[in-house]
Amino acid sequence: MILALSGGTGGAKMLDGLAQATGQENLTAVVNTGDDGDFYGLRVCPDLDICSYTLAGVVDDRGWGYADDTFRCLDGLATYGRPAWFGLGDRDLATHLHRTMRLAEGAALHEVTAEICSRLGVTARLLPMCNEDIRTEITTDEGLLTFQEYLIRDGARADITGIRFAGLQTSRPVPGALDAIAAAETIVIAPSSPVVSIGSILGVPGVRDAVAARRDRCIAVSPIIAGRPVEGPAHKFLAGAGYDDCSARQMAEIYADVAATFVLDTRDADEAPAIAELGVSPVTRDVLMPDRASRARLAGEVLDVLA
Ligand code: FO1
Repeated sequence: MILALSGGTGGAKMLDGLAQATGQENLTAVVNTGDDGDFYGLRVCPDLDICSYTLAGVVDDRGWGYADDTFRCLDGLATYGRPAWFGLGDRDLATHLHRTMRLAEGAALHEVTAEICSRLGVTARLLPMCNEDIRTEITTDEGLLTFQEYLIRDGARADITGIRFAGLQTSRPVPGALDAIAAAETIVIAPSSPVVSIGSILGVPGVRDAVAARRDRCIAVSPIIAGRPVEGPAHKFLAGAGYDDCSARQMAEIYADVAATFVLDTRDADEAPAIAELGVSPVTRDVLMPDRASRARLAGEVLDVLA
C-alpha cells in the first residue's frame, strides 16, 4: 500500500497520479483538515472534498468544487445580504449538508468521509488527519483571520505575522492512520504547503514520529520551483512561520526528519548538493503536473525511486 500525506489542489493532483500509477485500491491518503471552515452552519472540508472529487473524476477544471456546478443557492444568499465570497456550488452544497447532518447524528469525520468516498465511487482510502475540529488562524497586520478568509476573501493580501492551528495539540490521528503509516510500502509527501497543509498533518500528535520512524521509505515532492510555489501562496505561509527562504532546499530541510528522499524540480538542480548536505537524497525530476498524464508520469517516477 502506498500512503500519501496531502493538502488540496497540489496534493490531489499527486493522489490522482499515484492512483493512476498504483491503483486506487492500493492508495491511502491522510488529508489536511486545517483549512476546514463553517459556512451557513455547514461543515466544509475543502481538502478532503478536493481529494475525493478528484479521485472520483468529478472535480471542476479549476481544481476545486464539483464539475459544472451552478451557484444559485449562493446567489440567493447574497440577495439576503449574506457574505457569498466562498464559492460553494449547488451540487457541492449537498456534500456539506450531508456531512453536517451525519456529524450531527454522531458520526465521526473519518466515517462520514469514508461514506462520501464510497458514494462517489472512490476506492482509495481517504483519512482526515483527525476527527477533531481544527481551525487554522492567520494573524496579519489587518487582524486575525480564518484560513479561508485570508486565502479566498482577502486574496492572501496581507503579510502573515503568526499561524496557529487551534485544536491541533489535543487532536488524535483517526483510527487506522498510524497503522497505515507503519505498514506503507512507500510514504509520499505530496507537493502541498509544508506549513499549513503538511505541517498541520504532521502536527497531529503522534503523526510526525510515526512518519519519522519510516523516514527511509518516505519521499517528499517539492511544492516550490525556482523560488516560487507551484500552487497558492505557500511563500506567504512560509514567511509567516519564520522561514525566510522559499526554496527547494528549505523544503527538504523542513522535511529532513521525516523524508530521507526529496524530489526537486529540474529547474532547481543546482540546489541538489545543499540538499545532500542535509542528509537527504536529492532526486531531480520535472515536478509540474499540468495534466493527468504528467501526474501519472511524476507519480511513477516518485514510486520508482524507492522501488
Ligand atoms: N478556492 C477559491 O479560489 N475560491 C473559492 O471560492 C473556493 C471555494 C471552495 C469551496 C469548496 C471547496 O471545497 C474549496 C473551495 N476553494 C475555493 C478551494 C480552497 O479554498 C483552497 O484551495 C483549499 O482550502 C486549499 O487547499
